Amino acid sequence: MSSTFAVRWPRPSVMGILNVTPDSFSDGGSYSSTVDAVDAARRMLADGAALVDVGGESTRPGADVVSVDEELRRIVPVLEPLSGSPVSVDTSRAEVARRAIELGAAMVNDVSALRREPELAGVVADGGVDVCLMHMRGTPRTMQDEPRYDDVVADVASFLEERLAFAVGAGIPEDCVCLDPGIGFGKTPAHNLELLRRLDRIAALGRPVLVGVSRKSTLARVLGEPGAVGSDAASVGAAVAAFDRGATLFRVHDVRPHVEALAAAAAVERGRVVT
Ligand code: HH2
Repeated sequence: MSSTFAVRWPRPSVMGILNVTPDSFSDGGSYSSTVDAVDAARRMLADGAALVDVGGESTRPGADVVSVDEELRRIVPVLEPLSGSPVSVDTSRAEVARRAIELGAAMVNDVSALRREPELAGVVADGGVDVCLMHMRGTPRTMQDEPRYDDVVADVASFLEERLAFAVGAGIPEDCVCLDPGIGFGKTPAHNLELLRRLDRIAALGRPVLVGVSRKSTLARVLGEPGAVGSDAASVGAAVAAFDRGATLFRVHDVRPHVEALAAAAAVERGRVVT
């Protein structure tokens, strides 16, 4: 790859979420057909998303594991017509990633940070694509069982540092890696807010940081609503706060408001209209 990560995905870049699963956190079952899903992806790109993250296995707390065949059956018909558009694949599986890369995926978004199938590292390295390594405590089935940390920010930072070293040791160029604190993955609302508040500690690891806080339940708790889904306005607010602390990539459901808010936040940071 000739460009650098910062050129491929300049800060801030928005990643639109396309879950082709029946049971995701906030938009499970939204797309009744492949055509609907592909249209939604194209709309996100037209709205300013830098890429669209296509996922076929839910990572919702307690979610069931799906077979590789089922994951491929869900995502391949969506990836095929999007070939040539910037997409990432939200998977922890080597075989699924290999097929997605063949179909043009530019990034593998692995919520297990190459732990579920360590051979995925070789697929990423051979494919010459980017990878997102995310922190998760336990597995989606167990992660919300009384999460406890000594210091959530230090624990997450040292985990990500170790996974970055693993990725690089497995042949993935450091420039192809971004890191994600894993908001909502084995964390209480207080843990999530502390991670966002001290995100500069994660950015100090020296790799671009991706944040996925869109519609997460911590945002509903902030507004005193016990419901599972945070609002889009709260999502935008949290994304801007994360940008101010150094985040580069933002995994979001409602693309356009994030693109606009982050463009404004970036202009304020620069003190100029244009880059
Ligand atoms: N969150 C979800 C899924 N994938 N990937 C990264 N890198 N960071 C995240 O925070 C993240 C992620 C969960 O959110 P959602 O897509 O809404 O639900 P589901 O996992 O059920 O598909």
